[in-house]
Amino acid sequence: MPAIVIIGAQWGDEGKGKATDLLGSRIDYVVKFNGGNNAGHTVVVGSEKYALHLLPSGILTDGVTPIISNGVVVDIEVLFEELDALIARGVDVSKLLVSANAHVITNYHRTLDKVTERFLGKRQIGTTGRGIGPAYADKINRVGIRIQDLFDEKILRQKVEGALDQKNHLLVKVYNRRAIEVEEIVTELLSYAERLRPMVSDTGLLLNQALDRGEVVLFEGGQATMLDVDHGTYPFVTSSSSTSGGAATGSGVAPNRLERVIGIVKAYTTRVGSGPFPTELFDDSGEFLRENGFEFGTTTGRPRRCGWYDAPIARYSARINGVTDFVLTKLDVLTGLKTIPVCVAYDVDGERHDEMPVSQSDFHHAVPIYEEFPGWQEDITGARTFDGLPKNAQDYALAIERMSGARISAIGVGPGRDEIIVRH
Ligand code: 2SA
Ligand code: GDP
Ligand code: MG
Repeated sequence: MPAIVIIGAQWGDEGKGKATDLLGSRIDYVVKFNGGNNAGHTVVVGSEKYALHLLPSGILTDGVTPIISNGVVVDIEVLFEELDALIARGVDVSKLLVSANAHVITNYHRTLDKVTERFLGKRQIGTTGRGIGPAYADKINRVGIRIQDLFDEKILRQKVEGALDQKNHLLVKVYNRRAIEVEEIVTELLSYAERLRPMVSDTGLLLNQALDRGEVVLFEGGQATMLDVDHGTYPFVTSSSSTSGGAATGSGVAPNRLERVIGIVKAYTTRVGSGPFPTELFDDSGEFLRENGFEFGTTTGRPRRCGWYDAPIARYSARINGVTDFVLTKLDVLTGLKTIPVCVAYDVDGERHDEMPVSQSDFHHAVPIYEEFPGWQEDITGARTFDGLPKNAQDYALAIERMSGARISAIGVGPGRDEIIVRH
């Protein structure tokens, strides 16, 4: 099983870090292929809790080579801060490699992210404010700065000049902000070059060579399917390809080398930021999920919107990503509920939709059609086999499996590294 992709099957925060961790001891490389420091993975190792944003969570596993590949946008200041924080806690970070083709997030991207959101007012996306969208916009617009540009001062200056040309006009004339000086940016970026240089490599070549040798490469998706710029709830999405296809374009490893796609689904649904969310709860049940599941953003601390499990979304994810198996997380959070509703289809203006409606407007006013399942009261955090779960918890998991389009190969029953049931 040499190349494995892990992706979020909902709107993020499904517990992808934990799934990576589960596979840890068999993995040689962990690759972050999309997004930047908008991500937030919380990994609990023993009594230690680590919150990672830009770094792949595989950095916590001994023997693994963590890679930031070409599809990522890198805020270098944040990269160094995160590395320093891990070094201070005794984590070996010396193996990290960064693609020469990854793009750089600069001060002007962060500024533009924030002012644009403010400007949008009620129509705002609810971004993390980390400069992700503007950095990807520059990449697509062919005025981005790449990691490799930091090692050629003349080229770097030309590129920063090109990037700032229109932006300064926008900042000054539209947003009433001060212009950003070319030299300010060039000096900052050059100051990172020396420390960065030993980490920079042709990561696409390296990963393909590793696969040729039969080594195991894990691609760790940031954000999730419903936040994908093509397949998510556009425009309420992030600006990268967070589905399994993104692992290929974002790393230089061809699609036919990706053999297993693990979709991570939470036993209920959460979303951060704006956008449609049919099963969202505004009552005590939503509060129950937020409190019990500790649903607050890892990056921004924002309370996450919470709702019931949505089977059409899981099926959509299975299809878009080619999910070979699901890892179901946070089943323990549902403990104590009398009944658990699951969305099995949508009602859109009186018409039943078993699959995601094609039009975004329809999805905005899709009303969930629920099937109710009996809950369980027993603490399940100690269960390590499927048979060790209460009958109602087993039935809930099996019903979800039936509706979601791929088998559930593992079930999370608590935040700890070992709080998981692996099914064979
Ligand atoms: P951006 O900043 O441009 O990527 O924001 C665009 C949308 O993508 C959503 N988004 C996320 N949703 C869930 N989790 C994310 N990571 C953090 C976490 C979020 C946090 O793990 O908790 O701490 O707030 C993440 N990153 C981006 C975002 O909410 C926008 O809807
Ligand atoms: P990611 O963005 O998908 O990596 O997920 P986050 O780390 O943002 O959010 C998932 C949270 O759920 C983390 O705090 C995990 O420690 C926690 N978690 C993961 N699996 C489980 C589980 O099975 N049960 C419980 N209670 N918490 C879990
Ligand atoms: Mg997260």
